[in-house]
Amino acid sequence: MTQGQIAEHVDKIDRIGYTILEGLIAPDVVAEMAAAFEPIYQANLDTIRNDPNRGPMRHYIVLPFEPPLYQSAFHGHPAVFAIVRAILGDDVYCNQFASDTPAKGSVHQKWHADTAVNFTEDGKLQTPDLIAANTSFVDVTPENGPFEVCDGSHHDPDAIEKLTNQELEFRPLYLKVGDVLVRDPRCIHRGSPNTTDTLRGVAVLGFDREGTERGGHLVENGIRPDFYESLSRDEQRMYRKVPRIET
Ligand SMILES: O=C(O)CCC(=O)C(=O)O
Ligand SMILES: [Fe+2]
Repeated sequence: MTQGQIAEHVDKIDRIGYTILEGLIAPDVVAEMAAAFEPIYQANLDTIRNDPNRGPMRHYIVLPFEPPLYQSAFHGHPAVFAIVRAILGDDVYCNQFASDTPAKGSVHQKWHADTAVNFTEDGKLQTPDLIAANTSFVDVTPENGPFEVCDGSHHDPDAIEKLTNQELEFRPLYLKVGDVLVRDPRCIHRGSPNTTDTLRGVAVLGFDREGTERGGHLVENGIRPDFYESLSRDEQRMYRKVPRIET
């Protein structure tokens, strides 16, 4: 990707709240991740049915920084790194690797931002401290629970109220396998119902600005030291805060 294209994506995230990098990852790589995700989802099934953490039959599961779920084609993609570095600074680091999965029985979430949305005294949105990158394990369709988002809504302090009152337009995002959605989690969005029998899992990476520790996420993940050492220098820098664990 050229510097100009990176700048366009950065500008879209600022203005609209997100951008989609189409066909960034080879489908066979995504298929490997999706296959590895399946048993993790199944292992959580009792909890998902009885005590789901994102609404009915919708669950957020932390994932291991370990192949086949860790794939350099996603986790180390130079375009994703370039975009998050342009927004969050050169010493940005990954603070989260997880999945969002609506299944049959899921419903519309309330309109929300994933973090606080703060404005400066003159009413401007503060610079972001967190950017998320998602890649979907399956093609997203109108039926399987597309992520719904309102363009530019992170700049509007009343967007949630307006969306709730149906005074603002929004759109579903139909990610294809291989696409990567890079978004400012303050842009107002919601999960929608998956009415099919197939899971709509997405892998999520969270990137944090250095020095804005909110803590939390990474304590549940870990990375084996020998696997960490096998990564490129660039990936090692991005994943430097992931706790080293022996498995
Ligand atoms: O599942 C989705 O598509 C979105 C979920 C979401 O926005 C959330 O749980 O915060
Ligand atoms: Fe959300």
